[in-house]
Amino acid sequence: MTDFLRGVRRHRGHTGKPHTHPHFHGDHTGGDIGEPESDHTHNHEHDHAYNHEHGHGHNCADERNPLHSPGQGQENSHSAETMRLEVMEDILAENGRIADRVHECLHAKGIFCINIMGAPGAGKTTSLIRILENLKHLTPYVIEGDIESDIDTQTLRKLGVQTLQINTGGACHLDAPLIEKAISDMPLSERGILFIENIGNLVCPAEFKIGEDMKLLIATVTEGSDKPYKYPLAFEKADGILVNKVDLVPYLDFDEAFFMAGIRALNRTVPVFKVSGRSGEGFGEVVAWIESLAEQKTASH
Ligand SMILES: Nc1nc2c(ncn2[C@@H]2O[C@H](COP(=O)(O)OP(=O)(O)OP(=O)(O)O)[C@@H](O)[C@H]2O)c(=O)[nH]1
Ligand SMILES: [Mg+2]
Repeated sequence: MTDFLRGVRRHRGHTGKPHTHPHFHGDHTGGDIGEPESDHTHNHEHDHAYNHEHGHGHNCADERNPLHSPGQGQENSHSAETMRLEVMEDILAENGRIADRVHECLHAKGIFCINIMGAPGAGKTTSLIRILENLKHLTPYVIEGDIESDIDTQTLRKLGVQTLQINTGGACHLDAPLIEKAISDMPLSERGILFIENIGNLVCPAEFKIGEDMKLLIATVTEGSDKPYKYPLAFEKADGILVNKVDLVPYLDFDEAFFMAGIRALNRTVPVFKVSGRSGEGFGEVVAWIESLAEQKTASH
């Protein structure tokens, strides 16, 4: 058995219908800063309990969607572990193909897409609202991903923002087929920015591309300064990191130097902004950076 297969772990999700995907490890032995072990993967299983039905009229869609039929065609004589590995590879490969198609579709419409990731309660929605307040040049669109509820969508709609809700019903991340379906249902009529608030989770969303131009990670001082060491993939994959809730620093033991050393060991160049969703501090700079990236990217469409 290879090391890779030996690393297979089993988890059950909320509905007990497992599938596998890779789960990356950094070095979290005694707080040493390790290089990301991007070639050291193992699998974990969890559900995709969301609605697997896809409607018609996809603007840029291919109706075939094996990603939402895990297990199909898997009845054969392989060992269970080999089957899990194959399912994982199929899922990630198909997700990647659909993500590329979503990205092309959005690019053709002149839409820059930001995947907002972070732990539950990190301030993803609060940060998004601050970004929207500061956005000057581009029309905003939002897709809200939650396991249940449309609380954040209602908040954004009250602010006049075009927002579409996705409920996964249990799955811990959004994936490309869900976004492909969602954008076919949205009137993305003007050049602009699509913000996708992923499920509150510091692990799974970083593993699945959803057609985005950039991943924006909302970290917080309240989570503690060891998070890059414990949850490396999100920090490694991020194209931008907001360190939110800095208004609370006086009440915490947040070690900024330790936190930044952890980030830099994983991701040497990612821009890091200290912000407060409560006061709005730092968001002018964040939005200027986002708008310049979006304008470069969409100007050529
Ligand atoms: N003190 C302080 N509180 C904040 C800040 N940003 C967000 N909060 C609070 O943190 C809580 C969670 O904020 P949300 O924006 O809902 O967090 P979220 O990441 O969108 O949460 P989920 O969508 O549930 O995962 C709310 O009570 C916010 O008011 C901040 O900068 N400072
Ligand atoms: Mg939210």
